[in-house]
Amino acid sequence: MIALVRGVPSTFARALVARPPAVPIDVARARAQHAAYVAALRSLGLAIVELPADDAFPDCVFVEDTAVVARGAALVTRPGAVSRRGEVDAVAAALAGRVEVARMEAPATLDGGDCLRIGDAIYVGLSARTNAAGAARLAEVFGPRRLRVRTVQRPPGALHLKSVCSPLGDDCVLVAAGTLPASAFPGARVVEVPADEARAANAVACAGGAIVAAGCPETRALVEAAGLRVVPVDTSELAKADGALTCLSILVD
Ligand code: CIR
Repeated sequence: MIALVRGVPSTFARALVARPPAVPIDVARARAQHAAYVAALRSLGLAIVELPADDAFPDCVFVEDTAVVARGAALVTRPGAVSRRGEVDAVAAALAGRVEVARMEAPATLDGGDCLRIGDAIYVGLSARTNAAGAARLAEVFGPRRLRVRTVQRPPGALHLKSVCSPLGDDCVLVAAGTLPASAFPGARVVEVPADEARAANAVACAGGAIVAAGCPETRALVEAAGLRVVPVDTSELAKADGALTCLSILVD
């Protein structure tokens, strides 16, 4: 399995934020945390393809939003935030030759952070970033690959669907307590993350392991109980720009 990642640009302190952080973003610290994240992916056995950062796009490190990849296909997105639209071309070029690449046109918008795959289903959160036309394009591309696309209403206050949940294998999903009903993911086992560790509901599970937010011991124990080797990583500086762990990579198998 390959993980596609992208460096932290020198303009990262100007990334989009829901609320300005109390302490401004430290780009050097964000870069060090990103390097630790990439090392964690490597320790899980993934091969890394790292795209260079582009200073024209302060949010480009959050590469997940630019493509949804499954079953040999990639849907390169049209990100909901206008300032992020130009991030996609470098990602599309990196994916070409590895998978079949499809694009989406206006008025469709979609951020990869709103998409979560569990087994034969892709759940897509309708949000300020992802609209119904984006979800329809997702179904058009992945339906023929026997993936059902189901829409989910993103919980209020969350940037993306995966701000509050993430897949933990083919039939299991981590969900922050109190954010989504258990019925949101029919047929999947739900592992509930306690509210005081809500940020850890976004974990990167792959290759028998999982990268989990550092400093969340209860979630760590839950993920280990699900049979995964946990690698804790601190991405607090990247989180100042509303990024979680899955945002920082695109997994291609
Ligand atoms: C944005 O607002 O687009 C970025 N500052 C954060 C994107 C985080 N991406 C993700 O959750 N998939």
